[in-house]
Amino acid sequence: MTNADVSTGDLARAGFADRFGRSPLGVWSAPGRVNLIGEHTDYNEGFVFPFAIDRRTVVALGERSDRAIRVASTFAPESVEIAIDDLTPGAVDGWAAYPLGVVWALGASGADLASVRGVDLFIDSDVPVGAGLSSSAAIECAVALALDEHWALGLDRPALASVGQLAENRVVGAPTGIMDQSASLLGEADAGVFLDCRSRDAEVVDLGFAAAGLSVLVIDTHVSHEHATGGYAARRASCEAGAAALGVPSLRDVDPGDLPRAAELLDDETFRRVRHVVTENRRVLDTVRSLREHGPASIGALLEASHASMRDDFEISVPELDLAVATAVDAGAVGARMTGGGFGGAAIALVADDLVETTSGAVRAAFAAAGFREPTIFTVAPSQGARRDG
Ligand code: GAF
Repeated sequence: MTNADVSTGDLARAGFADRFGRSPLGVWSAPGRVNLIGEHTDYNEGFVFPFAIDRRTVVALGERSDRAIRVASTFAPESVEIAIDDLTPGAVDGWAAYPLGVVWALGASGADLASVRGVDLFIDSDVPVGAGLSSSAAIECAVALALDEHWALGLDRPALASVGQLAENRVVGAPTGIMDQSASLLGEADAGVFLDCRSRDAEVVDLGFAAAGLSVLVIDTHVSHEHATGGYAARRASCEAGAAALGVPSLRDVDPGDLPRAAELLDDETFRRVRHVVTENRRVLDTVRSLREHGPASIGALLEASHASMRDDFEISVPELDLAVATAVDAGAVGARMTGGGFGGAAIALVADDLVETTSGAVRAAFAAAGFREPTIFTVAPSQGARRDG
């Protein structure tokens, strides 16, 4: 599938017509994201700096005369149908929990769904699944925007991001933060979303990658990560335990200058989890400032320090991600780091346009030499957030 197919929504329209035997009323789309920097800081009420990418999930929507929601997609042979009034956490699972979870979350967030008619939804996507590029948030945000507009609910984008997060937390069952949905809904072309996850203040900041002759390489290691199980919840629990032991509401309230005291109060592992979050918040602020003052070629050391912190203090990297980062940097990348929740997924490298091929080749060769599965490597561009496509 090409990006053009997905971004025009043609496959979603055709899929809708094929499955449901009529044309859709409209088509909406939302992108995946790359997090430039600020990892595991969102649920600690800290700072993040992701951008929306040119890989999108498209949802085609058609109205029904009853109050059922039916979802189908190119990646699932069977459609799933449930009455709006029967939707509760636990009533749906698998991929359908993402779109149907959004319907539940809209109602749980106070939207008046008492008199709305049901809908059929057909979903198509070229956001890679399992790469840590937020394919799940892309589904949630495309569906949330489509339903908000179709049902005239009048929610703004930050509210829709919260709806997506609620669906993910309660219906999918992953205790994730607000970053991914915010990037997908608030992203703009050539820009990052600098978000304060406590106040929810969001600033769109020019990245200037293209003008500086820089590309963002995504190196998908194909090491699978799973947020609902795995270590994500354990890391979140460590952060909450660290904040409680330090007597603060969240790790946002801990400054780098407080770390010596934290080292005395906390066990070594909890201290290192805390140190990652505290220093990562500072790196986000430094990255935004450095970008503005000196341009994107100046942020490499911050990206690498972020990766080292995730590898050594937060312990969410894997050998494949470490190798991808080290090899990209050795090949001349401005900087590189793993992106997303960790335990697998993808690394990113900020690379001069004319080094994209050699850097990709070097990473492939290093993976082969290490006996790792061949990675999938591609470039992404900072792109527009969720929108109506027709
Ligand atoms: C995942 C989560 F969904 C985000 O909320 C965030 O915590 C991220 O991991 C780590 O920064 O993408």
